[in-house]
Amino acid sequence: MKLTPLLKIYLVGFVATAAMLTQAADQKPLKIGFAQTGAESAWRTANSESMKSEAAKRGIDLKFSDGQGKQENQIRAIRSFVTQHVDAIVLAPLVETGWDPVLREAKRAGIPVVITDRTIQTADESLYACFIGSDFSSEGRMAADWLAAKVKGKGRIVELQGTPGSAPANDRRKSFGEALAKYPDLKIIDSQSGDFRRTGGKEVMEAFIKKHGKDIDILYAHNDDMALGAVQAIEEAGLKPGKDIIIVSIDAVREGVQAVVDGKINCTVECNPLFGPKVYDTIQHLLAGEKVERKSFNKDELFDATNAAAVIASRKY
Ligand code: GYE
Repeated sequence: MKLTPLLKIYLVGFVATAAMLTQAADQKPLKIGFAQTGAESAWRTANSESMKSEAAKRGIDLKFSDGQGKQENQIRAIRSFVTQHVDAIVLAPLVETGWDPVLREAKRAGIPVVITDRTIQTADESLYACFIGSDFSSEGRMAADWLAAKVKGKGRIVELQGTPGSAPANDRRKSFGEALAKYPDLKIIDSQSGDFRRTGGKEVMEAFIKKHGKDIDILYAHNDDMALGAVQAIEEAGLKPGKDIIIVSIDAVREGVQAVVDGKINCTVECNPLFGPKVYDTIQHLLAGEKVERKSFNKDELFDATNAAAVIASRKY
């Protein structure tokens, strides 16, 4: 067949457009859905920020959903990510149980799920690709061992627990309690949830002080926000946090480490929230069909009067 000049132009144009479209398809940004728990603490804010800023840096189209502290919101977000055909889903699960049905929906749609921050309990381990976060049991043990040395194995403890049913509250409580078993004179006299929030920490500490008065020697808080709320309650009761009541906490957010420098919190065990880069690297490996680590834990340190001042200026969260 002989091509007329006009037909030639059409054909060249058609081929060029097709090539451009293929290229555009290749360069389509990754679409990732992130179901975040909420915004309960400084740790959480830093975690959300790390996920958002790293996505922006990499040109990832991040669909961010704030669960506002409700599991049903997170479940709804995951469903909507499935309908939007995202390339991958990231879940920071508020609580440990109740995820299997929605994770099954994601699996059926062929969308890999990365669990970050908090672990889940599931009857079917194939429902998620991998976990990235901190070892909460190790944090609880570090807090207990530090405390036992500080108070020479003796004292009455009140405990501020995190969100009921969440992995960090469950693991930090259990591991701390188990480590205390070695010290018969170190006892938890009361324990309640402050929901990982500053206001929760303040209110529960006020109630503890009302109930136990001078019998409280030590406060173990599952995060810095609750410890900082409790510091306020202790000061308002006319007591000196860090002296009249020894405080050990977890997270090592900037304000927590600053309170250690100021002598109001005695020790804070680090829990690093800045894992945006690791999460996206992992997703890229997964989507390329490569093998990834099943469970990967960040390395955490501990800050007390001996080292807090040296690190405060370089704290990133
Ligand atoms: O310790 C607390 C936050 O899941 C590790 O959640 C996280 C915890 C963190 O609200 O501050």
